[in-house]
Amino acid sequence: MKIKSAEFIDSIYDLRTLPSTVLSEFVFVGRSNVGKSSLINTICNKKKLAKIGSVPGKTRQLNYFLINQEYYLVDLPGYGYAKVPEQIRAGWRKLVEDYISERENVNMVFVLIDARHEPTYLDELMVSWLEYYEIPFAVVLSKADKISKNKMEKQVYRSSKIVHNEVLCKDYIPFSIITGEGKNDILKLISQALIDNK
Ligand SMILES: Nc1nc2c(ncn2[C@@H]2O[C@H](COP(=O)(O)OP(=O)(O)OP(=O)(O)O)[C@@H](O)[C@H]2O)c(=O)[nH]1
Ligand SMILES: [Mg+2]
Repeated sequence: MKIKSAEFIDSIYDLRTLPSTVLSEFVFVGRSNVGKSSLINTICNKKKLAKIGSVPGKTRQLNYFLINQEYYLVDLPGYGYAKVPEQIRAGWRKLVEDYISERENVNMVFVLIDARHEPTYLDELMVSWLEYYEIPFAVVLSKADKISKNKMEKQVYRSSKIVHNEVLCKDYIPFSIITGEGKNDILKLISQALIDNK
């Protein structure tokens, strides 16, 4: 599927103000700095659509992007940044869990894990929420350009250890904004999910 149009729609701070449409939502989650916003820009071929690399952990809203007038990409606030106070982390947790559990439009969630690091407790918690609420997801190993192919195989294996429901987990996708690796896999998953959802 080609992305013909991509536009920023809104920043949501309060779930009561989510768009009142029935369009499918494809959601990007993961630690601060893992590359969520960069990934959205890469798959949309737009360098400045989502804001990149400001202060990690600062983003506390859900950012909505409308694609091909047909579905949304949703950039969630990053989790687990060390300098974020506990109270704010608890706020993140509530916002994200409420969104995941209540929003019926969520079609699929992409869980980004930095390919150089082990999945964290928060990645595991995220996957367990998705499994509990039976939401299809894919694991994206980001910044693939920073490690060798051999190391990547090990990291895919490691990340599979936090997945317990292989039916809900649609794929493990090495991804890089530098090489473009993984871009087509993500777009294919989205188009397939849109077809399946019709
Ligand atoms: N080498 C390399 N760097 C990347 C890649 N993806 C993202 N980065 C860099 O990682 C940094 C963080 O990227 P962001 O896209 O802002 O990360 P984020 O997950 O949106 O972060 P928050 O908004 O804080 O949650 C930036 O400096 C990016 O240029 C990648 O595939 N390869
Ligand atoms: Mg971001």
